[in-house]
Amino acid sequence: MDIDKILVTITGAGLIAFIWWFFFGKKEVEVVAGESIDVVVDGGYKPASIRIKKGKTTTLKIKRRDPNSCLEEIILPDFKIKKFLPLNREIEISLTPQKTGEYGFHCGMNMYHGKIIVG
Ligand SMILES: [Cu+2]
Repeated sequence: MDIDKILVTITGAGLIAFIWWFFFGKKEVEVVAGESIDVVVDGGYKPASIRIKKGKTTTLKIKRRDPNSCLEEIILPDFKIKKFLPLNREIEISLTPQKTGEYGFHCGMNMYHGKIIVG
């Protein structure tokens, strides 16, 4: 094998490793909520992964900072909740989950996503 082939092989392997890391290795920032948690809506949900406790009430304090009308509604289908989020005003959503699991939420058009992890 000459040096060119070795270099191409190494570059290829590096690229594959990078792509794998980019798509699968990315760690989601999961935030453990106490009795309440602040969620900022700005180009997505921050945090997008929220861990809450089963059988306890957790209040999500949601504030939309993003004027994009795409984000003006939040839907939590598993909890049958749909709320309008006025700009720069805090909206509270209280959840008392009785089952563990992962429950997704999203904007009105299902473009931005987040999840509630009950554990
Ligand atoms: Cu949307």
